[in-house]
Amino acid sequence: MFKKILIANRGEIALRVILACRELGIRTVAVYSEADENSLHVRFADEDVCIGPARSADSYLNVPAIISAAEITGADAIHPGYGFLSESSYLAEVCEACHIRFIGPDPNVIKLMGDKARARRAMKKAGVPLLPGSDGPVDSEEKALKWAKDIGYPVIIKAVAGGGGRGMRIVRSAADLGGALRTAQREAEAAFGVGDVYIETYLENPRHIEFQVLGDHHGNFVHLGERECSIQRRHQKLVEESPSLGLTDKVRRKMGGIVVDAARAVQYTNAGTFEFLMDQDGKFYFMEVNTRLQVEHPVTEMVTGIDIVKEQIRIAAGERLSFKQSEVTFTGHAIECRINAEDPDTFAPSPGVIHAFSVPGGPGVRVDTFAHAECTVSPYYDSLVAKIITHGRDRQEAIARMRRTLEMTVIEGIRTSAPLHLKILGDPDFVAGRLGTGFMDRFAARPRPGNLAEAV
Ligand code: MV4
Repeated sequence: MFKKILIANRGEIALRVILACRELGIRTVAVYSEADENSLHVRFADEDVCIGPARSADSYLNVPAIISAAEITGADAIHPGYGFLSESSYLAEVCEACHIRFIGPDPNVIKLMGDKARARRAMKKAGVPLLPGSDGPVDSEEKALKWAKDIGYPVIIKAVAGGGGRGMRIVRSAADLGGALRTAQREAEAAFGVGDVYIETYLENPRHIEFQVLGDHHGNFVHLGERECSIQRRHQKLVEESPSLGLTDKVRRKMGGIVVDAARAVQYTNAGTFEFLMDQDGKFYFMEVNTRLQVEHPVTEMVTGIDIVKEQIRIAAGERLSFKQSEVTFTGHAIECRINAEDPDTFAPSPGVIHAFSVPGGPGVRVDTFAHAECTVSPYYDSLVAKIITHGRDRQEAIARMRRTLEMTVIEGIRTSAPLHLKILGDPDFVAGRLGTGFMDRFAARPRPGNLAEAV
């Protein structure tokens, strides 16, 4: 087992990794930017190293600075968390070259999944259902028109280097295809430095369902069930839950079998998430694989009782998975609400100093946060302040626990999305489980009345 792990991240997820390391008796090294000197992840790590100025590009994305910090402190492994360098095959490669273990999949697997067109081909070969679409990048209007005619409108153009919704274009008729293709290519080039795009059938208001997978270095694979992630705004998830009301036990077993076979086919190791779209008929289609720990991993931990971060560390250290698929059980229902520092009406960021912070616990409540009274929510990083996760014997109990937790949450000094979450939890479609990626369209941002000039 590792003796010391460097955590190449900040905020709640850096703390989350520290918790796992403490339980495993592993020493921790925090890295931090000049903006994060007084953060809890720095206070609770055994050692800490400043890696640069506030701007992410100069600190949390600075591979030489992070590798130097690992070498200076003698860390055996790096946990990248989510975001930042978590899906960087480059960091994984540099780690390998420096004999530091990267806690994640092999660099080649990260690269494969990072190219959405290649990932699609690999999944097709492994027997995973896909939406009809191009078998690789589409580089001309002529080819795009041919594919679209073949698969039928509407179609969606996606960046091969994309993910998370950037560089996507929905096209409803041949007349719009050429313009959309060029725009998507230009956006993809600007955002990712790679302009390649592919094309597939567009589904209206599907569910977004993802499966959690673990694979060790001895050929063992398990899935930990699914998360329902349909409640999103501008491709940021707001509420996640497990299980999804969209799956029967039979479909869950079928999809679970498919993702485990697919993980084996690409020699996937460590934790991964297989994302799917599900249409109104319950048919499901592969979308992409995320090769990192995800923000919403706690809902899976709550229903399975498995500590995904500890499993990641054990797997990276070469240990075998300590349980078989038949030993994975799903108990009750879990929901996560992401509390962001943002205006609940306009969704504008609301960084600043939190003067009061209190979230009640009680049965079935978990809070993952870096926040405390008098802490700062920096404008430099993403606006996630806290994740509240509730668990209950059934969905109703999980919802009731979330409602009473949100109602008794006190966060003063900044505005947060907590009121928006109460609206979502009270929505008849949410309560009935009628979810789709269009769910949040009815909660459109509106400027504050009488404050139009300021709201821009
Ligand atoms: C789609 C889709 C419909 N059909 N692909 C959004 C994020 C990126 N990973 C892919 N996304 C979508 N791909 C096809 N073929 C709809 C979306 C989508 C979406 C997906 C999940 C959650 C929220 C979403 C919001 C808008 C669009």
